[in-house]
Amino acid sequence: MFLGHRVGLFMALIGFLFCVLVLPTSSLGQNFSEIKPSPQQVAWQDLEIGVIFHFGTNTFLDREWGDGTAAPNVFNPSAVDGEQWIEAVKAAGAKYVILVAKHHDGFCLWPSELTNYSVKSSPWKGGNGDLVREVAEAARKNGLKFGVYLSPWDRHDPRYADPTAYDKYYLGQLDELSSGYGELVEFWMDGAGSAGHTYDFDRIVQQLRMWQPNTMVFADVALYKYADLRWVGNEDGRVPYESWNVVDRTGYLRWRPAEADTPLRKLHWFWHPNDEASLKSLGELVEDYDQTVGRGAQLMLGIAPDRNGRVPDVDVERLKEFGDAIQKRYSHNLVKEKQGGGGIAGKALDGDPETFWSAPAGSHSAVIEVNFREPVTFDCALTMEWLNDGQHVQKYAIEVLEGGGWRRVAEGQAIGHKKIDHFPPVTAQQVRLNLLATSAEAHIREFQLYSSVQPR
Ligand code: FUL
Repeated sequence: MFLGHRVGLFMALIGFLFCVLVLPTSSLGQNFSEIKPSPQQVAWQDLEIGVIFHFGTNTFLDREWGDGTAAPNVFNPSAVDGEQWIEAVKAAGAKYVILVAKHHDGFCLWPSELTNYSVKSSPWKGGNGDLVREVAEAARKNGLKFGVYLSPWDRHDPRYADPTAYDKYYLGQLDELSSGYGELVEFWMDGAGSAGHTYDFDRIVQQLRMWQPNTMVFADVALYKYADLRWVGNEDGRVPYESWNVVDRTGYLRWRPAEADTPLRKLHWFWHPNDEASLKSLGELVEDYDQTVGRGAQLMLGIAPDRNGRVPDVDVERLKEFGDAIQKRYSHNLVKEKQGGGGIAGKALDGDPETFWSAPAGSHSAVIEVNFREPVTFDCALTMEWLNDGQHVQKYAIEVLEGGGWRRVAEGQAIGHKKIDHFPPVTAQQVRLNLLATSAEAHIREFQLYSSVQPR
């Protein structure tokens, strides 16, 4: 009896130690709806569209991945115009820009103190130019946020062969970029080409955070551990649905919104001669938008200035067509224009994403009803969740009242930052967003309806 009691106590102790020491903390009660975004992630998700500029020695040599042997004097644009770049992408609706400050070829677009392989050894502006500064200033002047890409893989610098020496070099360059050019909205760390090389990424990210506590780190799969955002696994500008903000990061649930990068000229990040045919069509861009922003993710378009240092006219035109098309599509919110009265869900129906409606505390389903003054025809719904407290909607339907019953015209699972649903045109006076399953009470910023089929 006495022995049995001692064995029992011993087993209880072993069990306790197992729970505390062996079970990862993630399995001790972490669940999907408890994971919330940081304030920086929330702000970043509101930006929706960004661009990434690729420009460097590759532009002049018809290359995508420079091998690091290009002479600096090949970099000789005649008329670099940062303002023109920014105006072009602003017309597309971009709210932030990333400049590739150093691509895999190792050539730096700012006059780094740590290497001569940069703009300072090129004929551009007599070696006195600083493209990072020029683009950062043009972006901020036009109200866009700015960030940089600093390739870890460096095919030029001899220090790359020695991981310790190279870490020191990379950290020095990181210091220059993160302390010298104001706030960086995003920092791109690209895993391409780095297989087999060891970097001290813990230190790199710690140092970045010292200067830039608010920056969003983008990293692809290889460097996933360090990222605040996630790559979607392709460069097509398409995010598979369902797209959730919370993902399992090898045993730990984390808020990791998706950013889908895709070049405006299909498959080419840098400018190449006679490549106009690869420009995405307006239809393709709108489809990219629907399958990224329309699925709660960010769209990041790759823009390639040409050898003059300007975004080519055809690209400028396509960017504007795209921006105009999106603007036109979402300029007449029928809910705001034609509803009879806001009702209790008014803040979800007011056309203002700064306000939101909340379902009763603790609820797991809810309905938002729109009553139009007269029958209205529409074929598109745009819904936004307020995410500060987590992503809660797990199943929803959009329904219209027809002959005394509700007919479903669209349905889905995740809503997230933004969900766009297209369906065949329907005419109805009463419409509802039926939140069928929510992990905690739903918070809805907007429920909007649009028509592409009738004169307004
Ligand atoms: C990739 C790079 O290898 C491409 O050249 C490009 O910079 C793209 C945005 O990221 O991983």
